[in-house]
Amino acid sequence: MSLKDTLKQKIEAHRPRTTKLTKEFGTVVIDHVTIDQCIGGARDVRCLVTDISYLDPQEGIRFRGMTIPETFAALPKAPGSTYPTVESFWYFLLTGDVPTQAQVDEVLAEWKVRQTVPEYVFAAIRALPRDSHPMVMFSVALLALQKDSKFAKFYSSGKFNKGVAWEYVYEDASDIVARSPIIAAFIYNLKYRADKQNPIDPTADAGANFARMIGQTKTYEDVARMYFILHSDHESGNVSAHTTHLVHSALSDPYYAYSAGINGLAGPLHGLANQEVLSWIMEFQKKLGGEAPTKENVTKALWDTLNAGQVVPGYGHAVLRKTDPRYQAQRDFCLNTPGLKDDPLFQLVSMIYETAPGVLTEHGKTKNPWPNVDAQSGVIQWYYGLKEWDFYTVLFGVGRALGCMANITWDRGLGYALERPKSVTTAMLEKWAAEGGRK
Ligand code: CMX
Repeated sequence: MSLKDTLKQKIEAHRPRTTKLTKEFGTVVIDHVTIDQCIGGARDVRCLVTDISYLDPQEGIRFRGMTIPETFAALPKAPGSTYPTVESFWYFLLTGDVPTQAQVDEVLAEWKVRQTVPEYVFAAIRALPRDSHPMVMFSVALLALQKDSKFAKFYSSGKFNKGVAWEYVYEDASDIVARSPIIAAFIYNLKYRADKQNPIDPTADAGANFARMIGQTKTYEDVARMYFILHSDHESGNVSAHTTHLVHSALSDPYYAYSAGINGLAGPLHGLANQEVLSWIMEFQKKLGGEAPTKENVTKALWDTLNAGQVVPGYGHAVLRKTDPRYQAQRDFCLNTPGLKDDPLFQLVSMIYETAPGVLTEHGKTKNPWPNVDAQSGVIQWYYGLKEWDFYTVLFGVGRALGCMANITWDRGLGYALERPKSVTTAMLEKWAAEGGRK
């Protein structure tokens, strides 16, 4: 059975669960909201639903119930690799089933058809100043693609029907996940390889194809696979996933929705932190002026950053309260890769890992002094020759497309509502504060 047919069965089987919850248990209270949460970014308020991933503060992410090591172990691997293909992960994220090799091959063949990006998209990117941030180029490319949205066409066809609307989201979502690495490769080549563009490899999986399109070596193929999978999904409340979900809840099509999600990912407190980490490290190395990094000089650099009122990039998290397993997975990759393990930059990042949690704890502000995904990711890219760190968030965005697109496909499948929380005024908060709560 095709991925779409499997998904159809799953969505139809799931719908009665959602209907029963709203019809029979709609008034059951599952959370309350404090003034802190109202002013403080709705932290920890339970008001979003997704079955695609769940983030436990202590354990970290589970994709469809599986930890990162379990996910990597369970999925069919790319030929000659110990890493799964992005295509098999997409099948798994959408359906919750580990696909067979035949099912993966089917997705791969489907993506090959979807991967062709129209020339006008590349022309739109080219029309931008060459020193535009690559995230701007990525966002513009997604918006440029909107004119061919199958969901938007269906909506305006006069035949729009809520029951099957998800099928058109699935079509756009699949086009977006298949095309994102192609667009990313184009941007990379345009900006950093003097516009030397390599063609799509008609036989390669998404990770291998991306590596080849940007002129990388074979060893980078696993880096791309690992990177795209690790960055895919982090439940629904993070800025990029939440923005995509919010925008799509107005029935804006997946192109509008993911372009908006990408704009959120481009914030330094979110995805842009991976470029900030590298620039922080480079600045620090420059200050060292050839001196070896030690616990003492790393401690000083961390305090200099904190005393200047800045955040230490790559550390802290809104939900996590321990080392991010996505950090650990990348650290393990480094430790298991000869050469990378002894790379001076990796050594420095390891020294920061030894030092920063203690410094941040002493500083006493952050609720989580441990590293997140972004603290480790740039070092791997740098080692393989991707030294242009302003590109790193685009790589994050290629991965994040998988989670965001799987989520909005299910949003439509289950008919989730237009998102519209209620705001209040400061005077109302003051009144409820004086009265000890809203009566
Ligand atoms: N360095 C210094 N201060 C930090 C800090 C860090 N790494 N992390 C948090 N803090 C500070 C906050 O700025 C906040 O200070 P104020 O009270 O002055 O506003 C205080 O500690 C409490 O913050 P928190 O509740 O622990 O964290 P939040 O949920 O508000 O924010 C995050 C989470 C990730 C934005 C924050 O930890 C941060 O800014 N980290 C650095 C940037 C980063 O790595 N972002 C990437 C996150 C992963 C991703 O989305 O890609």
